Amino acid sequence: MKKTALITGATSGIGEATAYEFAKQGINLILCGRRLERLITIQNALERLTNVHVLNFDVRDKVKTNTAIASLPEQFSRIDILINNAGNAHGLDPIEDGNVDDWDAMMDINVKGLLYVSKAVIPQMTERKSGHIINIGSSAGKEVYPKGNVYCASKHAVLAITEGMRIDLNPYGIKVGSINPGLVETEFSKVRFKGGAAADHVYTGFNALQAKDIAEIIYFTVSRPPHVNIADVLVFPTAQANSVTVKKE
Ligand code: NDP
Ligand code: 8X3
Repeated sequence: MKKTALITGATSGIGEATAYEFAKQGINLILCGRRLERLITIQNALERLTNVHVLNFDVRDKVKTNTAIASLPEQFSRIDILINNAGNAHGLDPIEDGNVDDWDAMMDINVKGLLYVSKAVIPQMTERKSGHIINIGSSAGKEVYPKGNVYCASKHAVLAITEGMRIDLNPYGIKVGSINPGLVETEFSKVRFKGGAAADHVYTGFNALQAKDIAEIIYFTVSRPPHVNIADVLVFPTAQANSVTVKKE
Protein backbone atom coordinates (compact mmCIF):
# COMPACT_ATOMS: atom_id res chain seq x y z
CA MET A 1 0.00 0.00 0.00
CA LYS A 2 1.26 3.48 -0.86
CA LYS A 3 2.32 5.50 2.17
CA THR A 4 1.21 9.06 2.88
CA ALA A 5 3.57 11.74 4.20
CA LEU A 6 2.69 15.12 5.68
CA ILE A 7 5.51 17.63 5.15
CA THR A 8 5.48 21.02 6.86
CA GLY A 9 7.42 23.86 5.27
CA ALA A 10 6.94 22.33 1.82
CA THR A 11 6.94 25.64 -0.07
CA SER A 12 10.73 25.94 -0.32
CA GLY A 13 14.11 24.52 0.58
CA ILE A 14 14.37 21.18 2.34
CA GLY A 15 10.60 20.63 2.56
CA GLU A 16 10.03 21.28 -1.13
CA ALA A 17 12.96 19.04 -2.12
CA THR A 18 11.60 16.30 0.14
CA ALA A 19 8.23 16.58 -1.58
CA TYR A 20 9.93 16.02 -4.96
CA GLU A 21 12.00 13.10 -3.62
CA PHE A 22 8.98 11.43 -2.03
CA ALA A 23 6.85 12.00 -5.15
CA LYS A 24 9.49 10.22 -7.28
CA GLN A 25 9.17 7.28 -4.89
CA GLY A 26 5.36 7.26 -5.20
CA ILE A 27 4.60 8.44 -1.66
CA ASN A 28 1.26 10.31 -1.35
CA LEU A 29 1.84 13.85 -0.18
CA ILE A 30 0.19 16.36 2.12
CA LEU A 31 2.10 19.59 1.58
CA CYS A 32 1.85 22.39 4.15
CA GLY A 33 2.90 26.02 4.27
CA ARG A 34 1.66 29.60 4.37
CA ARG A 35 2.35 30.51 0.74
CA LEU A 36 -0.64 28.96 -1.02
CA GLU A 37 0.45 29.85 -4.57
CA ARG A 38 3.67 27.95 -4.10
CA LEU A 39 1.85 24.96 -2.64
CA ILE A 40 -0.40 24.87 -5.72
CA THR A 41 2.53 25.20 -8.14
CA ILE A 42 4.30 22.30 -6.43
CA GLN A 43 1.08 20.28 -6.35
CA ASN A 44 0.63 20.83 -10.11
CA ALA A 45 4.21 19.73 -10.76
CA LEU A 46 4.01 16.57 -8.64
CA GLU A 47 0.53 15.29 -9.41
CA ARG A 48 1.98 13.50 -12.46
CA LEU A 49 3.90 11.31 -10.02
CA THR A 50 1.65 10.86 -7.00
CA ASN A 51 -1.47 12.08 -5.18
CA VAL A 52 -1.02 15.50 -3.60
CA HIS A 53 -3.16 17.45 -1.16
CA VAL A 54 -2.24 20.92 0.11
CA LEU A 55 -2.92 22.41 3.54
CA ASN A 56 -2.45 26.15 3.92
CA PHE A 57 -1.86 27.18 7.55
CA ASP A 58 0.58 28.90 9.87
CA VAL A 59 2.03 26.44 12.38
CA ARG A 60 1.96 29.19 15.03
CA ASP A 61 -1.83 28.99 15.08
CA LYS A 62 -2.76 25.88 17.06
CA VAL A 63 -6.47 26.02 16.20
CA LYS A 64 -5.87 26.41 12.46
CA THR A 65 -3.17 23.73 12.56
CA ASN A 66 -5.53 21.30 14.20
CA THR A 67 -8.48 22.22 11.97
CA ALA A 68 -6.41 21.90 8.80
CA ILE A 69 -5.12 18.44 9.69
CA ALA A 70 -8.58 17.31 10.85
CA SER A 71 -10.00 18.44 7.48
CA LEU A 72 -8.02 15.93 5.44
CA PRO A 73 -10.14 13.99 2.98
CA GLU A 74 -10.47 10.24 3.50
CA GLN A 75 -7.86 9.48 0.85
CA PHE A 76 -5.22 11.44 2.81
CA SER A 77 -6.44 10.92 6.35
CA ARG A 78 -3.98 8.16 7.25
CA ILE A 79 -0.59 9.81 7.82
CA ASP A 80 2.24 7.27 7.84
CA ILE A 81 5.12 9.74 7.82
CA LEU A 82 5.31 13.17 9.45
CA ILE A 83 8.18 15.45 8.45
CA ASN A 84 8.31 18.34 10.92
CA ASN A 85 10.39 20.70 8.81
CA ALA A 86 8.75 24.16 8.98
CA GLY A 87 11.10 26.58 10.65
CA ASN A 88 13.64 29.32 10.21
CA ALA A 89 16.18 31.48 11.96
CA HIS A 90 15.12 35.09 12.48
CA GLY A 91 18.06 37.43 13.03
CA LEU A 92 21.69 36.82 14.04
CA ASP A 93 22.40 39.15 16.94
CA PRO A 94 24.24 39.01 20.25
CA ILE A 95 21.76 38.35 23.01
CA GLU A 96 21.95 41.92 24.31
CA ASP A 97 20.80 43.27 20.93
CA GLY A 98 18.28 40.53 20.16
CA ASN A 99 14.87 41.43 18.79
CA VAL A 100 12.04 40.06 20.92
CA ASP A 101 9.81 39.55 17.86
CA ASP A 102 12.54 37.40 16.31
CA TRP A 103 12.76 35.37 19.51
CA ASP A 104 9.00 34.88 19.51
CA ALA A 105 9.03 33.79 15.87
CA MET A 106 11.73 31.16 16.42
CA MET A 107 10.23 29.67 19.57
CA ASP A 108 6.66 29.85 18.20
CA ILE A 109 7.46 28.29 14.82
CA ASN A 110 10.43 25.98 15.40
CA VAL A 111 9.33 24.64 18.78
CA LYS A 112 5.64 25.25 19.47
CA GLY A 113 4.59 24.88 15.83
CA LEU A 114 6.33 21.51 15.67
CA LEU A 115 4.44 20.48 18.82
CA TYR A 116 1.06 21.65 17.48
CA VAL A 117 1.48 19.67 14.25
CA SER A 118 2.67 16.62 16.17
CA LYS A 119 -0.26 16.86 18.59
CA ALA A 120 -2.66 16.77 15.63
CA VAL A 121 -1.01 13.75 14.00
CA ILE A 122 0.21 11.51 16.84
CA PRO A 123 -3.21 10.20 18.04
CA GLN A 124 -3.88 8.36 14.78
CA MET A 125 -0.37 6.87 14.92
CA THR A 126 -0.77 5.64 18.50
CA GLU A 127 -4.19 4.23 17.63
CA ARG A 128 -2.77 2.31 14.66
CA LYS A 129 0.46 1.50 16.50
CA SER A 130 2.52 2.60 13.53
CA GLY A 131 4.06 5.72 12.08
CA HIS A 132 7.30 7.57 11.51
CA ILE A 133 8.11 11.10 12.67
CA ILE A 134 11.18 12.96 11.48
CA ASN A 135 11.99 16.30 13.05
CA ILE A 136 14.34 18.58 11.14
CA GLY A 137 16.73 19.88 13.76
CA SER A 138 20.09 21.43 12.93
CA SER A 139 23.76 21.33 13.77
CA ALA A 140 22.64 24.39 15.77
CA GLY A 141 20.74 21.92 17.97
CA LYS A 142 23.98 20.25 18.95
CA GLU A 143 26.29 23.22 19.25
CA VAL A 144 25.74 26.88 20.13
CA TYR A 145 27.56 29.44 17.98
CA PRO A 146 28.14 33.17 18.46
CA LYS A 147 24.92 35.19 18.00
CA GLY A 148 22.99 31.94 17.46
CA ASN A 149 21.53 32.07 20.99
CA VAL A 150 17.77 31.71 20.52
CA TYR A 151 17.85 29.87 17.17
CA CYS A 152 20.27 27.37 18.74
CA ALA A 153 17.97 27.10 21.76
CA SER A 154 15.00 26.37 19.50
CA LYS A 155 16.92 23.61 17.73
CA HIS A 156 18.26 22.17 21.02
CA ALA A 157 14.59 22.02 22.01
CA VAL A 158 13.76 20.15 18.79
CA LEU A 159 16.37 17.55 19.71
CA ALA A 160 15.04 17.20 23.26
CA ILE A 161 11.48 16.87 21.96
CA THR A 162 12.65 14.26 19.45
CA GLU A 163 14.25 12.18 22.21
CA GLY A 164 11.17 12.58 24.38
CA MET A 165 8.88 11.54 21.53
CA ARG A 166 11.04 8.48 20.82
CA ILE A 167 10.78 7.35 24.43
CA ASP A 168 7.05 8.02 24.82
CA LEU A 169 6.05 6.59 21.44
CA ASN A 170 8.31 3.54 21.72
CA PRO A 171 5.55 1.34 23.22
CA TYR A 172 3.46 2.00 20.10
CA GLY A 173 6.22 0.98 17.69
CA ILE A 174 6.37 4.50 16.22
CA LYS A 175 9.74 5.50 14.77
CA VAL A 176 11.06 8.94 15.75
CA GLY A 177 14.29 10.55 14.63
CA SER A 178 15.94 13.82 13.72
CA ILE A 179 18.00 14.98 10.76
CA ASN A 180 20.39 17.76 11.71
CA PRO A 181 21.99 19.60 8.80
CA GLY A 182 24.76 22.18 8.75
CA LEU A 183 24.68 24.88 6.08
CA VAL A 184 22.10 24.17 3.37
CA GLU A 185 21.59 26.66 0.53
CA THR A 186 17.87 27.47 0.71
CA GLU A 187 15.78 30.56 1.50
CA PHE A 188 16.91 30.14 5.12
CA SER A 189 19.39 33.04 5.07
CA LYS A 190 16.99 35.33 3.19
CA VAL A 191 14.57 34.82 6.06
CA ARG A 192 17.25 35.09 8.75
CA PHE A 193 18.57 38.40 7.37
CA LYS A 194 15.14 39.65 6.26
CA GLY A 195 16.20 39.74 2.62
CA GLY A 196 19.24 41.92 3.43
CA ALA A 197 22.61 41.79 1.68
CA ALA A 198 24.12 39.59 4.42
CA ALA A 199 22.10 36.69 3.01
CA ASP A 200 24.02 36.83 -0.30
CA HIS A 201 27.34 35.90 1.30
CA VAL A 202 26.38 32.95 3.51
CA TYR A 203 26.82 30.29 0.84
CA THR A 204 29.57 31.88 -1.28
CA GLY A 205 33.11 30.51 -1.53
CA PHE A 206 32.31 26.91 -0.60
CA ASN A 207 30.06 24.08 -1.67
CA ALA A 208 27.10 24.26 0.69
CA LEU A 209 24.69 21.37 1.07
CA GLN A 210 21.71 21.57 -1.28
CA ALA A 211 18.13 20.87 -0.20
CA LYS A 212 18.15 17.73 -2.38
CA ASP A 213 21.07 16.32 -0.36
CA ILE A 214 18.93 16.45 2.77
CA ALA A 215 15.82 15.21 0.96
CA GLU A 216 17.71 12.10 -0.17
CA ILE A 217 18.80 11.42 3.42
CA ILE A 218 15.22 11.86 4.61
CA TYR A 219 13.99 9.38 2.00
CA PHE A 220 16.74 6.91 2.96
CA THR A 221 15.61 7.24 6.58
CA VAL A 222 11.94 6.57 5.85
CA SER A 223 12.70 3.67 3.50
CA ARG A 224 14.56 1.46 6.02
CA PRO A 225 12.99 -1.87 7.00
CA PRO A 226 10.46 -1.85 9.86
CA HIS A 227 12.99 -2.89 12.53
CA VAL A 228 15.44 -0.04 11.70
CA ASN A 229 14.98 3.45 13.14
CA ILE A 230 17.60 6.06 12.25
CA ALA A 231 17.45 8.14 15.42
CA ASP A 232 19.82 11.00 14.73
CA VAL A 233 21.80 12.22 11.73
CA LEU A 234 24.30 15.11 11.72
CA VAL A 235 25.29 16.14 8.20
CA PHE A 236 27.64 18.90 7.12
CA PRO A 237 28.94 20.03 3.76
CA THR A 238 32.48 18.68 3.36
CA ALA A 239 33.81 22.23 3.71
CA GLN A 240 32.21 22.64 7.14
CA ALA A 241 33.74 21.10 10.28
CA ASN A 242 31.41 22.62 12.84
CA SER A 243 29.19 25.68 13.21
CA VAL A 244 32.08 28.15 13.01
CA THR A 245 34.72 26.33 10.98
CA VAL A 246 34.07 26.58 7.24
CA LYS A 247 36.81 26.19 4.64
CA LYS A 248 36.22 28.93 2.09
CA GLU A 249 38.17 29.02 -1.21
P1 NDP B 1 13.37 27.75 3.86
O1 NDP B 1 13.26 29.16 4.33
O2 NDP B 1 13.71 27.50 2.44
O3 NDP B 1 12.03 26.95 4.21
C1 NDP B 1 11.33 27.14 5.41
C2 NDP B 1 9.95 26.54 5.27
O4 NDP B 1 9.27 26.68 6.53
C3 NDP B 1 9.12 27.22 4.21
O5 NDP B 1 8.44 26.25 3.44
C4 NDP B 1 8.14 28.05 5.02
O6 NDP B 1 6.88 28.10 4.35
C5 NDP B 1 7.99 27.20 6.29
N1 NDP B 1 7.55 28.01 7.40
C6 NDP B 1 8.23 29.02 8.00
N2 NDP B 1 7.48 29.61 8.93
C7 NDP B 1 6.28 28.96 8.93
C8 NDP B 1 5.08 29.13 9.64
N3 NDP B 1 4.94 30.08 10.58
N4 NDP B 1 4.03 28.31 9.38
C9 NDP B 1 4.16 27.35 8.42
N5 NDP B 1 5.26 27.14 7.71
C10 NDP B 1 6.32 27.95 7.94
O7 NDP B 1 14.47 27.08 4.81
P2 NDP B 1 15.02 25.57 4.93
O8 NDP B 1 14.44 24.69 3.91
O9 NDP B 1 16.50 25.68 5.00
O10 NDP B 1 14.49 25.21 6.37
C11 NDP B 1 13.73 24.05 6.66
C12 NDP B 1 14.12 23.53 8.03
O11 NDP B 1 15.50 23.15 8.00
C13 NDP B 1 13.97 24.55 9.15
O12 NDP B 1 13.45 23.90 10.30
C14 NDP B 1 15.43 24.99 9.41
O13 NDP B 1 15.61 25.44 10.72
C15 NDP B 1 16.14 23.70 9.15
N6 NDP B 1 17.58 23.80 8.84
C16 NDP B 1 18.01 24.59 7.81
C17 NDP B 1 19.37 24.67 7.56
C18 NDP B 1 19.94 25.56 6.50
O14 NDP B 1 21.17 25.86 6.56
N7 NDP B 1 19.17 25.97 5.51
C19 NDP B 1 20.35 23.88 8.33
C20 NDP B 1 19.76 23.14 9.42
C21 NDP B 1 18.42 23.07 9.63
P3 NDP B 1 5.94 29.40 4.24
O15 NDP B 1 6.83 30.61 4.35
O16 NDP B 1 5.29 29.26 2.91
O17 NDP B 1 5.00 29.24 5.37
C1 8X3 C 1 20.92 26.12 10.00
C2 8X3 C 1 22.41 25.98 10.08
O1 8X3 C 1 24.53 27.04 11.02
O2 8X3 C 1 22.88 28.52 10.06
O3 8X3 C 1 20.29 25.51 11.07
O4 8X3 C 1 22.48 27.49 12.18
S1 8X3 C 1 23.08 27.33 10.88
